[in-house]
Amino acid sequence: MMDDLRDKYLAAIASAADEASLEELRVAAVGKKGEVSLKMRGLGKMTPEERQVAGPALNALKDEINSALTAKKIALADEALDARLAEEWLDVTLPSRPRPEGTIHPVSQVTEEVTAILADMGFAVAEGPQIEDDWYNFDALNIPSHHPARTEMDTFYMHRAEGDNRPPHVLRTHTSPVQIRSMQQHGAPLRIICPGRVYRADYDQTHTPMFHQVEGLAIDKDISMANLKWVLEEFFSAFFGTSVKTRFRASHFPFTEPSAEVDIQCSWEGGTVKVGEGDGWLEVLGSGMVHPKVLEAGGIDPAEWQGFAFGMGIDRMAMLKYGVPDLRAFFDSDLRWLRHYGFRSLAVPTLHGGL
Ligand code: 2NM
Repeated sequence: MMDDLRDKYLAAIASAADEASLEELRVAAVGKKGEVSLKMRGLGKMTPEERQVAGPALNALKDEINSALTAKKIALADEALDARLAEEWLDVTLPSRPRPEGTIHPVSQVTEEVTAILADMGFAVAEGPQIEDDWYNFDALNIPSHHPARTEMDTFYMHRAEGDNRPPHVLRTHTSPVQIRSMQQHGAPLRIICPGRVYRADYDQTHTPMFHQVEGLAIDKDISMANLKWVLEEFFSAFFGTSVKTRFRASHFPFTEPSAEVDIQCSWEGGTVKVGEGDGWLEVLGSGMVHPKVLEAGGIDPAEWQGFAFGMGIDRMAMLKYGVPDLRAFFDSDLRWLRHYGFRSLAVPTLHGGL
């Protein structure tokens, strides 16, 4: 009778599929109203002789069932863990999901390159406001009030309230006003470059109403056009990564005297421009010796100091160096264009890295 019970429960426990059926078996066997417990309660009705045999046997059976339950519970938990480990397996060597990554605009890239080269030659970067008053943008630069650059044809004038008769502010048409401010702030000697946005009312194949310029200025006691030529050839050679000749052509700007337009050596084969080879020329820059009146406006005595200045378009330099065909696409914010012509954010230009 007790052997039947034992066989029945041990077999059922051995084949229990989960913890819930194990618990059902525990209640049915050794729970308060379980079969073994009921038999134990029956001990009272037995004779002392019967009880002496049945009592230890029932206790032993209860212990045996309890240990079988515990052992099976542990076995089931192990199995469940093994199943989970197999199921939730993870390959930690898989590559991570790609994250959207922006690119550096060619204008930003070239600005960094130009700055790195000229900083290496001792030029500091100066910045200033994009909205200027007309004294800094025009008068200080020896551009007279009747000059065509000052008409609304070329310059963006800021709106003024009715009855406000102060001279109107303008969107700066070059970064030269920054150089006037730097002269006033630091005096001479001075060696700075001013990169930044400038604005002119012009829009066609090769002009956008906002574009980028970098201007350079070097003032000292004995600065000459010869220094200018060396700086520019050094600059273009570093920028294009090959020796570049320059050609100076006499020109006219109100803020420099003498003035020169500067061409760089290039070839025109198969419709593409290659800088630093061939016998063609490409105009890329304006320059000259700073006009005495401009030095005066900057608070620098032209009897004591002199200097050269130059200005060039950054956007155009980016097109030339990186073969970008259309200027206007620069400012369309077209993601496909930016992915194609943009630079990796960690590809920071350095002189030792060849830019
Ligand atoms: C140019 C051409 C020639 C220029 C002049 C100055 C200043 F403020 F120092 F007088 N800055 N830049 C200059 C001279 C700019 O751009 C085509």
